[in-house]
Parts: sequence; structure tokens; C-alpha cells
Amino acid sequence: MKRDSQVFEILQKEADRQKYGIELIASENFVSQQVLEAMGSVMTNKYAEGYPGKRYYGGCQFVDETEQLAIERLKELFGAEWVNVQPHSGAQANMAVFLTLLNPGDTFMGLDLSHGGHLSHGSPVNSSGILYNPVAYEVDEETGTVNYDKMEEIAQREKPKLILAGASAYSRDWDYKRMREIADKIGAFLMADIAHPAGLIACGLLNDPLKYCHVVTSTTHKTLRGPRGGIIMMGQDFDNPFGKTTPKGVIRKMSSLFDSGVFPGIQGGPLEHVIAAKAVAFGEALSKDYKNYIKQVKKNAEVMAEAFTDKGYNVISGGTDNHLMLIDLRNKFPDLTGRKVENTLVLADITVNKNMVPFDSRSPFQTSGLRVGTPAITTRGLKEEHMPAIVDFIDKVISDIDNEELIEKVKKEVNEMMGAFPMFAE
Ligand code: DSN
Repeated sequence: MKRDSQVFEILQKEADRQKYGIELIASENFVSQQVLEAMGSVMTNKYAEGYPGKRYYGGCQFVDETEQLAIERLKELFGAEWVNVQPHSGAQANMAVFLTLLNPGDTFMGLDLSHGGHLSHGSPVNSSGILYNPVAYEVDEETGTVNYDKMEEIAQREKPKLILAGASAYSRDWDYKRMREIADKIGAFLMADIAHPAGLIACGLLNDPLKYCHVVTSTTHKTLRGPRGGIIMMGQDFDNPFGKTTPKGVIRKMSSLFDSGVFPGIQGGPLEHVIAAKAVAFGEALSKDYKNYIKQVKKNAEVMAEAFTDKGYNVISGGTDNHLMLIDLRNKFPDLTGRKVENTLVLADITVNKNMVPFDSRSPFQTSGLRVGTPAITTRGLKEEHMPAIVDFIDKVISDIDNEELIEKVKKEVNEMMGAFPMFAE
């Protein structure tokens, strides 16, 4: 068969974009060659509705092996009692949990989208906001951090059936213990979506949600550095509102409900090529190299946040505990939107994403902020000494945003710098 040059030429352009640019989108990363190989493997040909050992199709003996490996490795990585590796994405993982624990119309509570929350945490245009009744908690205007006292007030008033910790643009750690106390007072389920900081949690650099939450969801492609996908996990929390039964009974009962929530609840055939790649990525995440990588992600983010602050940028909450930071442009450049900055930085081969900031007066299409993260550049091998130079590039472009000559000059410097780093540094 003739090779499809039309598509493969585009893929090459994307590979070059990734190689020569500075990738600062906090939710992106670069997978290893073996993760890519597993994703592009023969496992894509296989239908395997069901779970290992209990499939609706014949010929599943090998996909059973890779799925079981993914399950065992993920359990080890987070110290989980039970996991499901089939969700196609983080949003699907959340959808399956909601389907399991909530009835249509039930109230649940999550972080407001404009305060750092996620679309699948109750946005009116997402199934979570269409099928259920979301109420939101917020960050404090002064500190930029979650206000747990106010969260408790809202919980007492609204009596949500489920409280959700987690965000897509929040740079601070979470007080899961406090949230569990709040949930217990009103008999609510506590769920955490750790899509962003999962890798830092797996390596013990942030609080462990599995100790306090009834259920935890995540993606696998952000800090975890695996293929695009989702997961659901349960920890060792046995004192919970699932009913009076033994610890093992709770896990058995809930895991089978969550399994059914994923399949047949919201999905059909699992993506077994992606699950094989998840197994590879979880294996990598159990290594010492990965622990060193994650420590460097955090260090790079700290140094980058300081460099932005030194240049007069307002980093929300004054810094970061994790891999990302949210920058409010309004004090330094009140007339510039996040959209204009994102578009202009792309011309210099620097990729960030515009982001709402807490109490933003602009729309999600314009925004007053930028979200910046270090997982991808750290995979390329960049260290803390490179962070000030990156902030310098960004500041130069933003400070003279219509200067095409300057943008071209910065782009050359960016390409030269990144050309020296391999795609997946060892
Ligand atoms: N998880 C989102 C992000 O943080 O970019 C996209 O859904």
C-alpha cells in the first residue's frame, strides 16, 4: 500500500514543532520511545469488552496480560487497593465515577472553573453540569488558595452528595484530610481528581489523596508521562459511607460498581494499545529515574515562579507547590489578554495556554492569565539554571508584543536552545 505522505508530512512538522519549541503547557509531556511503540502496536486491533479473565470476545489472552500488568503496576505506584485502567480520558474517568455515585439531579461540589477547576467538574456545558447539580467553591481573592472554611460553609448549606478535590490550574497542594472531615460531617463522598499532580503524588512530593478520599481519578499523560488516558483508583479507606461491611467487602462492592460505571456504563471496547502503553509508563514511573525527573519538575517550577515574580509578574498564590503556575497579567499588562499573549508566544515557538485567573473579568476565550508548567521541558532535560532564560524570552515578547523583528530573534534563540536537547532525555 502506498504510504500516506500527506499525513506523515504533517506528523513530521509536528515532531519538529515539539523538538524545536519550548513546551510549557502544564498538561502536556513527551512520552518515551517504548510508550510510543506500545501505543502504535497490534493491540489496537483487538476488541476486549469486559475485564481481564471476563471478556465478551475470544482471543483476549494477551491483552489480558498487558491490562493485568497495567493494573498491578498502577496499584504499586499509588499503594492503591483497586484500580481501573480503562477510562479513555480523565473526563471519562470522572464521568464513570459520577454515574456510579450520583443520580441525575444530585448535587455535587467542585472548584469553580474560573478559579482553576476543570470542565468535567461541573461546567454547565459538560455532562457533569448538564446531568447533575454542581455547586462551586472558590479560592480566596487575597491568597489565591482554596478557602476550606468557606468550602465547609457551602457544604453545610448545599449538602452535596459528593465533594470533589482537584483542579487543572491550581498550583498549591490540597488538604484532603480537612476535606474528608467536611465530607464526613454531611455524609458526602470525597473524590479527588489528581490528573495534574499525579506524578508528584506517586513520588510522595504532595499529600496523598488515597488516604482520605473514597475514590481518586487521574489522567495518565500529564506529570505521569504516559499515553493519553484515564484511571480510577481506591485507596485503603474503609471507614466510609458505602454501607456496613468488611473492608474487603467495601472494596469488592465498590470496585465492581466503578468497573460497571466504566464498562458498560460509559464506554464500550477498551483501548488495549493505550492500556499496554499505560503499563509501560507505570513501569517507568516506578523507577528511580522517574523520581529524579519529578523532583526536577518541581524544582524547575519553583525557580520559574520566582523568575516571573522577580520580573514583576503576579503569580497567583505567590508561587507553586507542584508543576505549574498561574500568572495574572493584569497588574503588569492590564490591556493585554491571555489570548494575545498565547498567540504571540506561538510565533516565537513558545507554547503556553491562556487561562482564566480567579475573579477574571474577561471571558474564557480572552482571559487575563497564562498557565505555565514544567513537565515537558523537564523531560527534555532542562534544569533550574535554564528557567530564568525561558522567563526572559517570554518577558521580552510580552513587553514588546507587536515587534515582529524581536519575535523572530527570540524564535531563533529558542530553536537553537531546544535543538540541543533530545526529545526524551535519559
Ligand atoms: N486537563 C486539561 C488541562 O489541564 O489542560 C484539559 O482538559
